[in-house]
Amino acid sequence: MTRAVTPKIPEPPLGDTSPEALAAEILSALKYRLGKDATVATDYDWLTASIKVVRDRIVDEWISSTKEAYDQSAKRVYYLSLEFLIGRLMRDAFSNLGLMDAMRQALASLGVEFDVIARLEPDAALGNGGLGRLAACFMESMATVDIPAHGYGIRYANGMFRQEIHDGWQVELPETWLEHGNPWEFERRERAFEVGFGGSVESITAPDGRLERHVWKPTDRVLAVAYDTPVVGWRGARVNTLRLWSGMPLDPILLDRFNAGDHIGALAESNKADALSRVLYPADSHKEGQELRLRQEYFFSTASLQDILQRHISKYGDLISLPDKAAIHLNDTHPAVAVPELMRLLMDVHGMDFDTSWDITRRTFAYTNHTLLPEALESWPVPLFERLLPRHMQIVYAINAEVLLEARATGRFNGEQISRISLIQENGERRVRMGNLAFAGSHSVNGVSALHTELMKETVFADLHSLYPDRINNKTNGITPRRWLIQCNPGLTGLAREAIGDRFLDDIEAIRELDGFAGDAAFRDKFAAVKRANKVRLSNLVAERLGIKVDPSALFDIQIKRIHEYKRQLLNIIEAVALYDQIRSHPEREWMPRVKFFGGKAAPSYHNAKLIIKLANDVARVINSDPSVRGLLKVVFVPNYNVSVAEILMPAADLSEQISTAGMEASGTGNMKFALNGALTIGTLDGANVEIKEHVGDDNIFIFGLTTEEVAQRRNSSYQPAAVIDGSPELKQAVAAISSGVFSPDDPARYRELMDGLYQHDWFMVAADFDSYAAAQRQVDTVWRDSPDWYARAIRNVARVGWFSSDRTIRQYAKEIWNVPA
Ligand code: GPQ
Repeated sequence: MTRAVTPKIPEPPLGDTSPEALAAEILSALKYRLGKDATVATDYDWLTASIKVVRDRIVDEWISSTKEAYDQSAKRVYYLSLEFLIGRLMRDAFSNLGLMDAMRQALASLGVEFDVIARLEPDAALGNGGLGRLAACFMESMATVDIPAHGYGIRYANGMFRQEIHDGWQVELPETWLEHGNPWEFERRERAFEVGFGGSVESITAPDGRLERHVWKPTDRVLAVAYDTPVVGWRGARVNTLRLWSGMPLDPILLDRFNAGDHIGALAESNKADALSRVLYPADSHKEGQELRLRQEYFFSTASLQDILQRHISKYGDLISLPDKAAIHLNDTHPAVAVPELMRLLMDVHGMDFDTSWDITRRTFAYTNHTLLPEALESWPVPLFERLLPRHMQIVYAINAEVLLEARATGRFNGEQISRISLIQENGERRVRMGNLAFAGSHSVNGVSALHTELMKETVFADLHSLYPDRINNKTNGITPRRWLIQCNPGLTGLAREAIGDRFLDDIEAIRELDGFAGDAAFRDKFAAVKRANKVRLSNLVAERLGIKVDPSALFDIQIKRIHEYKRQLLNIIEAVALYDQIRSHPEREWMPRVKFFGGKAAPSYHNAKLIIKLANDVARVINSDPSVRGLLKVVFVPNYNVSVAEILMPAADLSEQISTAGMEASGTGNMKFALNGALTIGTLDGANVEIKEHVGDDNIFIFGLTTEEVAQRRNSSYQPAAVIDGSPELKQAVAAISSGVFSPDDPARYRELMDGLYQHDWFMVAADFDSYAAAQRQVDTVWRDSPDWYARAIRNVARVGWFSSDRTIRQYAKEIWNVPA
């Protein structure tokens, strides 16, 4: 069954891809781009030169992709996102272009080790978590399935903070990914647009007294300058553009102030412009109430729209055909201000009437919702919105009048329902509801998993859904199999190619053919060997970085994601404490060795999340150093979890922890990455777990806990966590130990409040789900004990989750939302 493995190399225009030719190009890049020769080149220089060489290859295809889209008058997709969590790009580009082996050899011939320089490439961490990573997967998939697309975002000088762990506590340090320059990007100084804030609105009236136009006269003005990064699809299929905006002052130095001796004040404009693209707000699934955040949202929305309109007009002459040639996608509500901004540009700049503008706007925009958490639903105080964007405030009111009149006209809504449909929240402080604005201004509103989409219809958007019943649709998330299998897990990729040939490289759903190998003992052994090698790699990393020794033959149980109470890292930690107690009390039982890995960042202002990180580290310290555990349980907190760390952890996992309170995780995408790399999931019926279960089959996943309905029921019928805790001896013991300071002898009260929260309200149902979770974990042990059975299930996971590819997701968006061929 072993087939010859022939790496496919893409067709020209790549030119000569021999290692010799590439080596010569690297030397030439070193010399003429960096002004260095091989004798003085640093590792960073080699990295930069290698990237320049591959970028040159990409540029040919980039220009031809762009020209082709232009010549064919193709409809384009514009993906507006405040976050793109890209990670490193070099491996991606080499691998997608089929240049990996040749580049390795080329570098080796120059005495440079590819893996050494690859490690130096900084992660482009322009995102917080799932939402930003989804945008990055989508960019890669749009290039792969050949959709002409541009991503638009902000070129943050400081992306996601770097996390260090000091004495168990999270410490945030600035991320300086641009320190050594960014060899991928092209600065486009000429592609700059003015962005205004504040000021007032003037109405220009015609001589006959008829109101003609509104003119916004902003007081603050800055420039948005474009930086382009090419995004290459699988086998170089097409190259799209990620265009990120950076703030620039109109007047870098205020000469009058400078001449008056006020050298610092002279830089005021410069500082204001810099601030717009200085830093990514590090809060995930939580709204940022800061004025600067609204400024960032408007800054990148208007720059992107001006760019899009200019491109459209230069080709088509006017804007009537915009919806036929441009699909603008709003990734969450962060760019929702684009709705009134497009209205403003159409009406105030291009002279269209309200009705025509509204029609064009709604046919152009589509919006994805990524959460139902009330604390994450964006809204802005009316006075702030009005001060910063006075014209947009008027337009929001005009849109609101349109929508509310439409609702009234149906005769189907009472006053309360009307007030929930309104774009303005009226109770308490008046606020602009960005979700309602995005909903009203789009022809499509989608959720990110089947369950999430149904809940959208029943909860946050129930009334808007009733008014516009055709608007909400589902697009279950996906991940790119290039980064999340082919690149990060070459061992498994090679094994799959041997077994089923190469078809799955181009169509990941063909990996289904591996299903038949689950019963093949020889294949299972090879699969286990690949998994073990990936676990050895992780073990080495943990030994090197943390000085913790873990046994690669133990079950690797991994929970990596943002730290959030709803994701319930606390449930996992408490279960570890309970297990620790059991191992010590029943040493005679046959315990299966296990390592529990945790990784993730907490928002700097999220007190409980930071305390949970400290708890994980405190628990790790105590358990790992207790000889009576005999190494049967270890706990590891991996610092600074990011895309590159994920690429090492995902392939090394046996068990994937997806244990959010049902109804709270919109989809999850880590769950998909783990399964594709052969981990079994322990999870609740939440988000995309539900669909993963349908695909892998009930026997190949460990489901536990309350359902969404049950969670809602409990919350409504005076849930009493204290009684639940008292009724579960294991849980009670673990909570008492944590609460009394067993893991924090230096500060015994450290976790008292956190544990009291479980007794008093337990909003996230940790206690309610504990027994069921612990039982599922013991079930995991039982299956793990029967190793052939475990690996058969793991293989079935790999084989059956090809559907969760972002190629599939993107094709659905293309067909059902954007109306573009794919
Ligand atoms: N998500 Cl609203 C984020 O990562 N950040 C956010 O601010 C919001 C949502 C996630 C969501 O929690 C996950 O369930 C999804 O899988 C992910 O977006 C992509 O849709």
